[in-house]
Amino acid sequence: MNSDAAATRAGRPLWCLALLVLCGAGQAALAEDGYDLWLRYRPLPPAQREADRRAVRAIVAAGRSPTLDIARAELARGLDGLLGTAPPFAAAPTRDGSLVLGTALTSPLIAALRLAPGAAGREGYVIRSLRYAGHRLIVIAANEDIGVLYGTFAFLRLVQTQRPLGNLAMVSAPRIQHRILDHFDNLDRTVERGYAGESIWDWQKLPGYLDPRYTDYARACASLGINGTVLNNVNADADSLTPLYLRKTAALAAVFRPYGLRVFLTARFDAPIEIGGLHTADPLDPAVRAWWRSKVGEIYGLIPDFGGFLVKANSEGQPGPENYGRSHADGANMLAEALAPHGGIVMWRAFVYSQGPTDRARQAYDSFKPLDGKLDRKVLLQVKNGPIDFQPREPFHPLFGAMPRTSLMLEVQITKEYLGFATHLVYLGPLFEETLRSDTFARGPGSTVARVIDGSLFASPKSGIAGDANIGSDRNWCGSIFDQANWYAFGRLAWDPNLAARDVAEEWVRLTFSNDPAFVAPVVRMMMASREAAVDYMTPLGLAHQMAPSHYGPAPWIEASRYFNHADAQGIGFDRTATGSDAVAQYAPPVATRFADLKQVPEALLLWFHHVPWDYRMASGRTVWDELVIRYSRGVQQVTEMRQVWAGLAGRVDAERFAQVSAFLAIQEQEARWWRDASLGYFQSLSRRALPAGYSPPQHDLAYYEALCFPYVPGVWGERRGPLCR
Ligand code: BDP
Repeated sequence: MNSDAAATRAGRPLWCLALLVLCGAGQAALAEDGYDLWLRYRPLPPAQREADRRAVRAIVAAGRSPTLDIARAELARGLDGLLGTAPPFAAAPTRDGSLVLGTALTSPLIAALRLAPGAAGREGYVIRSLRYAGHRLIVIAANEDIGVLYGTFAFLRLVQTQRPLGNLAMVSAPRIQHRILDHFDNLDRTVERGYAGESIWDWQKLPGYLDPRYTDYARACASLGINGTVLNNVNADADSLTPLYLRKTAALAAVFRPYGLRVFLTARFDAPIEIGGLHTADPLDPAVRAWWRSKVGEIYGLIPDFGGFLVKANSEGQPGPENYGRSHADGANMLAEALAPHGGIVMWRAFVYSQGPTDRARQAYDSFKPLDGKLDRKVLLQVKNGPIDFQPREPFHPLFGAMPRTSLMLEVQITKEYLGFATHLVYLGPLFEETLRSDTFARGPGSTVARVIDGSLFASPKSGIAGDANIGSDRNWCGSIFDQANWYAFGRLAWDPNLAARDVAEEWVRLTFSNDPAFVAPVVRMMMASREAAVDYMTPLGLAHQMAPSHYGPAPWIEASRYFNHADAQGIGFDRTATGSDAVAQYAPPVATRFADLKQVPEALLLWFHHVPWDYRMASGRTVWDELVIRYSRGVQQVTEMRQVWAGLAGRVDAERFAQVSAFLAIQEQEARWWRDASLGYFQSLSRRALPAGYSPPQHDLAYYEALCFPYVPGVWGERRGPLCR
């Protein structure tokens, strides 16, 4: 039994454990359906509880404001759960163990001690243990109320993870200005690429009914420091900008405001036509510009702290400035001009490509690189982590480092569109970390993507990071318990992109499950290995985009996949060197040289950049064919091991979450096997080579895999659902 469970059950008569049915009420209070996320505040083990009770004997919460009231209530709620009873509130720190929170404005003590330094900035905080007038105190201080709230969550994290509270000295401030969740939610509550039920925004009942979940959502975001949310899909609906829907959005914004969470909307580029009655949406047309100015004014009338617009233009059927012979810069700058008087920003997406002869991996760079220096200071160009589209592994996007006069924002996917949806356990921390630490060499070594997007490399006017949310109306929010870790990791890395994915995983495991080392260590190991496992069983050695049109399951044989694998009787891989698409030339010379050279390219990206014969020798001395078989098989094996590790943890975690994770791992194992077998079946039909000794052949013949079909896959666009079953 884990320590949390032990503590919860301590003191209950034994017969009660035997006759659970008699203890129905108590059990209901213990329900572990995942709703509480990482904010569970379950009782600490007795010794720790005693130590922390001595450290915090009274709360001195100076000042009142909606945000400070939330901080004070959160602290009381958290300590009540963790310590068994909330320390009383006191007016002044007149005893040992007072916990003081506030700003220099609200707390004379914080003002007198100058505890909120400039380094904490507008959103940061200081947590310090100190002695004052003979008393031992802990202080959570900030320059602004929101910093106090962030500091409160950070302090509760320390208590939850059982850190000693005697000698605290933390100063923490976000390195990135805009830390944003992008929801791909439609007004009919479907969620594009959503695998956690329907949208949490119940538009039909807004603004009259404010589901308590909206508050819980804002609270969870604030606990990580996420400060913006784009409510609706980038494949935008102009109706979102009508007065009816703006009033609904305003109601959500009012709920989110005290949590420091600003609302943004996607802007459909031809809204002036669709809902404005104009005949054009040409960004240089004065009537169009006036329409946007007035629309933006209307929005700010309802939502004074509105964040701005996110725009997907001239991509995958969305209208955009190019429809009128104008550039992306013309479009983005027009919106920036409308937003400027109100302090809003434009996040303009670089995810553009068209069907055509040009390598898709090079199209975003080709379109946007020439616009460097031409975008308004209020515009951030939002670039996906890799040049294609959220694959299990891609090299970093070549636009990072290539636009020194533009504020670039990183977009990562939290939802697992290409990573097995909700049932595959894939912790994305290592993927985010790999991107953030990639070195663009734009200004010599050390020019990491993290430094591009935090604005430090090029002194960019704005900085931002966006995560495509995995949140829906499922009780557990994210479709699975382990997918909560991806929301968590996004938020923590958005606050500090230099954090290590492993540390974040450990923190999350401790908060979400237990501090029991016999649980934490194996689960963190499993999480850390999970992303590489998915790469191996789906697309090893730099392969990409090998899935069915719905993005559920393997289909390397369809045209869209063959475009990316370039496999034939001779070999496999996409030649992106000078003899091929030359996409490699979009990287800075030291990077380009490394990727272009067969001897230097990381094996993990081999087939992304190179087409090689099936008998090409890898560093191991094995042929690429044998290596593929080994990697696919290793991925499946890894999932089998994850299942075993989890099975061995029975009893260390509550039955409810244990059972769901177990069932999902079983699905993942089956599907990993499906990926391996279908992929090897197809590639073997081309390579005509035998599997290396000891490796089992696919369970079924290729025709079997090709005939599988799943017409009601969640999260797809209607028109992309794929063929019906024969
Ligand atoms: C792709 C998705 C598609 C999104 C698009 C985007 O398949 O549903 O609309 O990205 O991000 O990954 O715009």
